Amino acid sequence: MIMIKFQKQYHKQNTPFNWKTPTTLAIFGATLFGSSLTENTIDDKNKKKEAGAKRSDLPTYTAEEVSKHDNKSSFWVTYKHGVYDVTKFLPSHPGGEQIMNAAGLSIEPFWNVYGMHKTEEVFELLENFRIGNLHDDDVVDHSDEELWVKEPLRDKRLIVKTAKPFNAETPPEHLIAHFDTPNELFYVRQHMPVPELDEGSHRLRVIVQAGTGNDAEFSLEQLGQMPQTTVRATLMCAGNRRSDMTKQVPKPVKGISWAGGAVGTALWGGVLLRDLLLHCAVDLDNPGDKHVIFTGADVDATGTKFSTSLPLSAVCDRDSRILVCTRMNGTPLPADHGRPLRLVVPGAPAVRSVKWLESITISTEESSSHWHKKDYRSFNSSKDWDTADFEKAPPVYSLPVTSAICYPADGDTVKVENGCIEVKATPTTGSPFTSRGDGRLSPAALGQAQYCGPTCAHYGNIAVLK
Ligand SMILES: Nc1nc2c(c(=O)[nH]1)N[C@H]1C(S)=C(S)[C@@H](COP(=O)(O)O)O[C@H]1N2
Ligand SMILES: [Mo]
Repeated sequence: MIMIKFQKQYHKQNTPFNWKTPTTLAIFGATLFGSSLTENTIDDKNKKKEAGAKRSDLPTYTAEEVSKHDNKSSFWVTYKHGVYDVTKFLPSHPGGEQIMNAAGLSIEPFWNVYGMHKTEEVFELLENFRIGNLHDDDVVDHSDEELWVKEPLRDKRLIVKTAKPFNAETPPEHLIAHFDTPNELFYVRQHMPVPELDEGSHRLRVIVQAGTGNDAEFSLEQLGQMPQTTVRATLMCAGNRRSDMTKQVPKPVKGISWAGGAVGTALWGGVLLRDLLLHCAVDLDNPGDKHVIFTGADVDATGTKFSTSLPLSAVCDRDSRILVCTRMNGTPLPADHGRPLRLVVPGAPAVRSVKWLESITISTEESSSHWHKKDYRSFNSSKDWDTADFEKAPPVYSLPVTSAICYPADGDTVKVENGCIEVKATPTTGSPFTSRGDGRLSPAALGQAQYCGPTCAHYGNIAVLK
């Protein structure tokens, strides 16, 4: 049997980071058993040049000594055998205040969850802050296997961007081969390990903290007895085509380097959120400036569950067609896409479509989570990483209507017939109603990457045969 290893807690009983909290233990505990997935090549590569090897030229510190450096004026962390003074790095940490949870501790359990740290560049950056070695007795094996053994098996055709957490896009040829993307080819965007939920015991809680309405709890069976609706919606990650952006803007862009495949269309089946809230007697005629917070079952290394929110006014809109759904293209939701329950918010950036949905809270406040407050916000182009104030910037709740032409692809040679060439594009995102941007257009329009029809753009170079 594999054991979960706890970090020694010297003086941290009241901080939010405590591996011993029952929720964290229950959920991480649930991932302890099961078959192990084949090792991913991305991780194998990174293991070659890791940080934290022992160095004979540096002094040794005990974990207790390290733990005293837990504040902004002196901030130390450990990684394997390495001790690091990262005080000067704190203001430039891309994840902001999240780093404070690792004060005076090993960053390894955090990096096991936020796997994007495990690159040679980040290991190198960390080693620049090296001040010593951790005492042998205090080096704990934070092997991350137990967090990831229960990850679902994935289709090999997906284009993997990061392995842990799993992020992968749909190959462009499959985006145009089908209108509704087959489930196994649908792009996957995870921030954390996939939680394993039991369909029979899973409950969705509605919590009314503000305004009129009644708290309630629903089993999947109860949800199944409510009127069922099917909505065809295209989900797109707000970061889709970031790699195009990187080429076109002079400033550095951070985040997963998605090409164009973090987008997919499906027929989603379930209960309209409007119906569910009306069932709980929530007053949808007077939303005021209240918010609806959606919380998933996936947890980060601090025990915080994934969450984000929408303004209640958006949820009240009859045309919003926001769905609490159990089905995807006619089958139960696959684990990667939120089994057994997720939200689908047509037209919004897909981050609002919370997977593994556990609770819906009506509140006077927006979600206070990192993912809501420190990410998915919209900035004026004059801002950069040093001047952006995430908390003051407006959250992104809608996307422009857009579609990318996948055929012809970058580098293709095409023939003009009757003055036009045939194009095939992904279904449109950014509107609650999805349509497809296929059609014929003049090579001039395509060559100049101009918008064709209301929605499509081509982002590649093609040769046109006259
Ligand atoms: N609980 C939870 N919901 C989540 C996420 C997550 O990490 N956890 N990722 C969000 C983001 S950023 C995107 S783009 C979509 C991706 O949905 P998919 O994996 O079904 O394509 O799920 C959203 N919902
Ligand atoms: Mo996303």
